[in-house]
Order: sequence, then C-alpha cells, then structure tokens
Amino acid sequence: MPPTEHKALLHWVEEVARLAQPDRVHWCDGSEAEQARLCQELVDRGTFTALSADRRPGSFLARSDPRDVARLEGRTFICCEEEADAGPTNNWLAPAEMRERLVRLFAGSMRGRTMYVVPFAMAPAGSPLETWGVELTDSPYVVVNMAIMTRMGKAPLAAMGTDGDFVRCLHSVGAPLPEGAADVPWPCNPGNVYVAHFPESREIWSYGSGYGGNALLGKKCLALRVASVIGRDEGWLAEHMTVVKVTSPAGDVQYMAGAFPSACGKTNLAMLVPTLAGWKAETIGDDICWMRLGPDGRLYALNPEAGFFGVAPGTSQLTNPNALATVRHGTIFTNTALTDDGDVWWEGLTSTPPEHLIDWKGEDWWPGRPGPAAHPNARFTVAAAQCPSMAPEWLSPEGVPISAILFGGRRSTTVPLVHEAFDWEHGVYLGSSLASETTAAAAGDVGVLRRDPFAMLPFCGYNMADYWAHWLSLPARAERPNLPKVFLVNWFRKGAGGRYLWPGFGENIRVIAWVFARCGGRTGEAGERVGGAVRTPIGWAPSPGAIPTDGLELPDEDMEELLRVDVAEWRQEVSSMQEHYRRFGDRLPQQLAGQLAALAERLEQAG
Ligand code: GTP
Ligand code: SPV
Ligand code: MN
Repeated sequence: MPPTEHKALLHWVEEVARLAQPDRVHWCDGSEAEQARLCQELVDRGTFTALSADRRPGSFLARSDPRDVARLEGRTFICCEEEADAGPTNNWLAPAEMRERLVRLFAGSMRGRTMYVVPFAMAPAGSPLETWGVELTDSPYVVVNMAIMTRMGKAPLAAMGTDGDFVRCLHSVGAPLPEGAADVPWPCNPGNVYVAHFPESREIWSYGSGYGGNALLGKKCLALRVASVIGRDEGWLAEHMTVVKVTSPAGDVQYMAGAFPSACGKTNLAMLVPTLAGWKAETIGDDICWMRLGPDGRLYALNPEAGFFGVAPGTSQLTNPNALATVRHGTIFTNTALTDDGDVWWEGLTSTPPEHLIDWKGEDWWPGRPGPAAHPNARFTVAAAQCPSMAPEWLSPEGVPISAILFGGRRSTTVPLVHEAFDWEHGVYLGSSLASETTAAAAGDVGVLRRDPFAMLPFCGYNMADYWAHWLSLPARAERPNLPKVFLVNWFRKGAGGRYLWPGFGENIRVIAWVFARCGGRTGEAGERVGGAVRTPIGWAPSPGAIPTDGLELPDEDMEELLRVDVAEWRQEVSSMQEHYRRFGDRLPQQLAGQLAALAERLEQAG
C-alpha cells in the first residue's frame, strides 16, 4: 500500500510505472534503516565499495562510468512554450516535441529495475519558500544521495497532505535490464542523455545520466532552473550562491552571499577558516540560496539543501579543514581514488600521493602514472549537519539578512582582487558581466574563458535578459529597499609563470574584512572601520593598505598587480561585453546598456 492518499501523486506514480515498466515500485521513507539497506544493496551490486570502518566509518566510494562524470550542459534543455522565453543561453525544444522524445525513451526504460518514489522538500520545514518535489528514479545511488542532499521521505510526504503541489521529477538511467542479464556497476546511457525542464508545468525529466546535477533533481534542476522561474513569477530569487556568516573582532555580524561558477570556490568560502585574528566565519549554505525581500526591505537568504555535493580535489587540511572534518564519516565519495587501507584520496589532499592507489577508473595507480588518481570532478556527498562550521541559523525558515553579494570567477587576467559596485544597478551590471575560465564540473573544455552571468549560465530557467530585469526590479518591490552592496572578487589572478598571485582560502578573510567594513561593519576590536576606498573607472577599489596584509608573505608588487586596473584590458572587456549583450537583442534591459556605455565613458576619461 502506498503511504499516501495524495491522489495526483498516486495517479502520476501509476502513470509513470505504466510507461517505464519497472519490476517493482518502492516508496522511500527516508529512514536510517532504509539508507543502510540501500547502501548495502549498492555494495552487493558493485556500485559502492564500503570504506574502512576504522578510517572512514559509514562511508562508501562509487566509481561512475567514465562517460558519466559531470553535468552535460549541451544536453540540458528548457522547454517552455516560446523559444524566446528560454533565451539565447539555453537549449530549447518545444514541450510537445520534447515530451514525445522522452516518452519514447522512457517507455520500458526501467524494466528489470526498481522504481523508487522519493518525496523531498527543499528549504527548512515551515519556510515560506519550502517547495516539495517527488523524484521517481530507477537509480538507488540517486536515492541515497537525495536522502543526504534534501529533506527526504515520510516527513515531506506527510506535509504534502492529500493535495499539496509538488514538482514532478522523473529520472531514469536509461538502461533497462533484460531478464536474466547481469547489471553493470554504473548503468547509464551516455549517448542519449536529456536533462529537460518544463518550467510552465513544473516538471523535470532526466534520462541517461546518473551523475550529480543531471540526476539529483532537487539540486540544479529544481532548486535553480525551475525555482528561478517560480521566483520570477512570485517575486523572489533562486541563486547559485554560497552564504556565509561573518563575525568581526568587534562582534558585528554580517551575512554574505557569493555567486561563483561551478568549481570556483563557493564551498570553500562557505567553510572559510579566517587567518586574521578575532574573525569568525560560519556556514549557512554552500551552493544554492533562495532569497526574498523582508518587510524591512532587506534580502533574506536561506539554503534549500540539506547536504553538500562538494568538489574533492584541492580539499585539504590547509585549504578547507571544515570540509575534511565533515567527511570523516557517513559520506558518499564519487570518483575519488581508493587507498590500500580502504580510505579515499584525491589530488591535493596530501602534498605527496600514497605509493599505490586504485584510481577513479578502478585501475592500479602510482605516482608518475599518466592522469590523475581522482577525477577532477570527484565529489563528496555529506549531510550539512555534520559540518562543524554550520551557523545555527542555517535552519531558520525565514533566512538571514544579506549585507553583501560577491560575484567571482576564475580570471587569470584583467579582474582585480576586489572592487565594489557604485550602486545596485551597477551591481546588477557586474553580475551580468561575470566571466570565468571553465572547470571540470561540466563536460567540455577546461580553462576557456566564457561569460557566466551571476554564475547562472547553466542554471537559469528562463531568458537571461529577463532574469537581469528581475534583479533590476528589486528596489521597486520594497517600500524602503535596503539591498546588499555588490562586489566583484577574483581569487585567481595569475602572475608570471602562471602562478596564483593571491593565497586564497582562509586568507580570503582579508578581502572579506574590507567588504565587511564597506557594508558598515565595525572591524577592529576597538570598533573602528577599515574600509578605505578609491574611485576607479570600474568601481570602488581598496585604497592602499585597506586590505590587511599583516602576517602574509605577499610582496608589494604582487599586491599592486592584484589590484591593478589596466585601462587597455578593460576596454577589451567592454567590447567583449557589447558582444555578450548583443545576443539578447531588445530584451536586454536599457539600464544595463546604459551601465556598459557609462563604463566605456569612464574608461575613455581615464585616458
Ligand atoms: P561547485 O560545487 O561546482 O558549485 O563548486 P564551488 O564553487 O563550491 O567550488 P569549491 O569551493 O568546491 O572549489 C573548487 C576548486 O577551487 C577546489 O579545487 C578548491 O580547492 C579551489 N579553490 C577554492 N577556493 C579557492 C581559492 O581561494 N584559491 C584557489 N587558488 N583555489 C580555490
Ligand atoms: C555545479 O556544477 O555547480 C555543482 C555540481 O554544484 S552539480 O550538482 O553536479 O551540478
Ligand atoms: Mn554548484
């Protein structure tokens, strides 16, 4: 007996079962016993390797099919009625046409498998933004990850009642099992992947991939692509942002949100361990935030997720001790390397690799072997509650008031360490201009500079120009708007020989301290503010000495280079922005065209 009397849900589950023809249907209750049973089943079928009970208790390693290792942006679609509403940055197909293709693919696609019914909630229970989803999936790997990443099972199902609205999330790895055939450890169908969104009917259909954002449908598909459309319609924001709580030596508290493209530093900023004495940082969320205007005209942010699906490579005791403490137990690792004593390893975890490993493809590996031992997009899935740096208010249903919004990408050149927007409209311009060198989080080339506005290029569920207009509309939506200040940061500027000029990680607190002071916070113990700024053509920049560098072995010339605004480079940036904006035709908000013209003018004046 299904554990609900929700008619629409029951009807849909039946309809999908008729189409996909699974051998059986299992309603997930989200209990610990269920999680343990499914993990054991994944061990039995070879998807999981149980890690050493001494070294990594309650933890597992999954190795994916080498063809299924990251998000597939080329196979991700926004299927709204009008192509123009998807905009030039999204793949589009008419809903009827996409539905036809998908129905053909899903027909019989779960044969020989179990279809799991996974009810889940995004946002803390009782939040005005709480959104329910139900994922139907034939992947037990997806179920155990969803159990960590969302509030999953009995509780959200009960909260939905008999007629609560939910987002229909349909997922199949696209690998039906003929009777008697042996399964593979990571079934998938890489040649036929679709990650399709129907924003108007609030539906997601994903086929062929079992990995990350392609398959854990609460995350990028629901909490960003679909939620961004709901937010547009209802007047709130769904963003690819980290949220961090910062306390200064003076005891002032500020919450900051940071939009950085995939694998550009959100998780690390969320878990920052400040190197400056007296500063404290705590975590609200690491990847997605939902924000709405409060009655006081401020933007309030909450983390809709319950776990982290974080990048493993580069995570070490030096760079992110909080992440390492979080993944000590009860963690699912995907595509890391396996040590001889049953633990995990990845590039950057230790300065010298172990003498022998099993690499992410399941092959013997030793130092000097070609290729990394862990896939560059290897990840850990772990409950946020295990993270020692969580701020208690990460569970606040109302969210936390944001003082600063940071935009940041990987820019080897041009973009200085930090600068501040002149005002809200200029801040929206900065977000719209965000660009970054591509990473392994998505399939395709790595290190290629591309515009990634608001770090939402692959995640915005509607026309990006309309999304900018939505951001521009915020001040008019509040009686007395009191919106965050906006900053552009760049931890990744490079010097001679391609080395990073800025030490990054815990040292980022030095930039945060300047931002904090710019937002009116008292930084020093005695209550002083250290936020000196000079006006440059691109925005407010720290005045000399305003970024504290005491205790940092940073040559003066490096700091100068980090803060340098090269007028010639910025003129090129303007031409590239003109090209970027041209793609949006007359949907581009006039204010942004005006901002770009004003920037060009300021650069002209600068000589
Ligand atoms: P997604 O989960 O893909 O959205 O990524 P993210 O934005 O959360 O990025 P994350 O914090 O996981 O960092 C990605 C990679 O960048 C890791 O290898 C980090 O070690 C590295 N990284 C993060 N912050 C810094 C920094 O301040 N400086 C440098 N040089 N590298 C950093
Ligand atoms: C990202 O790519 O921004 C991620 C990982 O956070 S995934 O969930 O796969 O989208
Ligand atoms: Mn992300």
